Amino acid sequence: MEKNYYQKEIECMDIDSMKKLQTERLIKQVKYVWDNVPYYRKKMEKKSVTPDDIKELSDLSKLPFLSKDDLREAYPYGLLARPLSDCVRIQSTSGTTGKRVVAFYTQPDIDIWEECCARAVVAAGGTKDDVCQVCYGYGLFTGGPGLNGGSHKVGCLTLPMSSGNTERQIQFMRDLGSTILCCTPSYAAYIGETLHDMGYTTDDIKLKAGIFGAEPWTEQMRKEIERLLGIKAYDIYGLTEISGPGVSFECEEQTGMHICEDHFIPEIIDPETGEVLPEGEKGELVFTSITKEAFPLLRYRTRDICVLSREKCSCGRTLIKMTKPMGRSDDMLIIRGVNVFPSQIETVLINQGYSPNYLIEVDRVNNTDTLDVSVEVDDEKLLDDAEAKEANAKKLVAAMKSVLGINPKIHLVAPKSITRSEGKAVRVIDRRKLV
Ligand code: DLL
Repeated sequence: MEKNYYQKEIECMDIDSMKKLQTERLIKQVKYVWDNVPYYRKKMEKKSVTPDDIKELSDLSKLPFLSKDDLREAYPYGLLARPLSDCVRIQSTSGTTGKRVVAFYTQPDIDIWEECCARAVVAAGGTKDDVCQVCYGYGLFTGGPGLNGGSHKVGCLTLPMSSGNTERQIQFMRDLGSTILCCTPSYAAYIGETLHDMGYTTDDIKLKAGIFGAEPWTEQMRKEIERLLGIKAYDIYGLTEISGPGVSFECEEQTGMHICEDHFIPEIIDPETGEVLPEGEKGELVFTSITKEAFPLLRYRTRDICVLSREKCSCGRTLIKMTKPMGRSDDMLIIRGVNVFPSQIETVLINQGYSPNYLIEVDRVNNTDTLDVSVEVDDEKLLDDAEAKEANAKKLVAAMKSVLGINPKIHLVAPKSITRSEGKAVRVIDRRKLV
């Protein structure tokens, strides 16, 4: 049977031609960034590198890294390579308030991003005859807009549902005969459970595939979602800084995600030393965007740990594959799809007058992430006054919600009741078995 690709000439390009294309684009992009992004130019000058030093792919390692800290320092416009009048869209990472990571797009940037998402939709079996229900969040988060754009490009009938109101999601899914579902894997599992709780079975829906990402999920979870919804579940990866979903996507083989390497050159580095590791070794994923106009990040450290592989794929695509992220090289947690740093929780506690003796516990119950924060009170007497205790906990939940974007469960506990550590303090216990 003839296989379907969205951009076969790129997705199945022979490796030498791909490397040639990447080299040409890289050389051009480094010059473009040097000319248009003084922040990065300074970094290059500090390392005594100029665009003339970049002649082949291996020269990439001469360039300085960018990290989330650079993005915060340069917030909001410091890494912008185009005048704002050329930009048509802003998206932002989930979770953090204050200095969020803000990414800018020109229209060609949006077109490329949507093409990458279209590749993902087609790789999951999507055609113009499909009905694609997008239940990622819409708004600043890239999930909804990205998959929406990809689905449009393929010509699917697109349902821009956003997340939430699960019974209505199921009603639409049934009434309109949705065949592809796009959302976080935890929401997919929740939709599946709700479907069965409502008394339906997989015979009552027409879904055939799902495109799930934005958070870590396991092979067991894949099997569970596939069973609950009667579908094939495909992984999709991406990050706002590099464009959004569609940086890489799974094909029918379901053995890792093909990276759109005509737009994003991946490297794996040792997170401690920054040294580039050979293909097949596990380390931190770094991306260089070689076609972005507005927000062209070079050597951006994703903090995601994974392995790259060029092993031949039965789908015919030659794009290099990455494994599912196996963890992070920083302490960022992804809770219900929202990026959360323990330091944000600590800041809220201290701003609200609590001691820095706290414990963050994350778990996954019925496929939904839970976040519990225990914090010691200064005065034990507060714990005897149920009303005051509840009022304090409520105030803390509201403060957390406004900073993190999600509601934790707060436990006010007695002074000195949280186990002290003799070495590094253990402030986070993540019981979700995600790898
Ligand atoms: O999560 C973009 C996205 C939307 C991807 C929808 C896939 C589907 P951010 O909010 O910037 O962007 O978060 C990016 O999420 O560095 C990873 O740590 C994590 N992540 C994204 N996809 C996956 C995945 C979107 N498939 C951060 N598996 C990334 C595991 C993922 N982690």
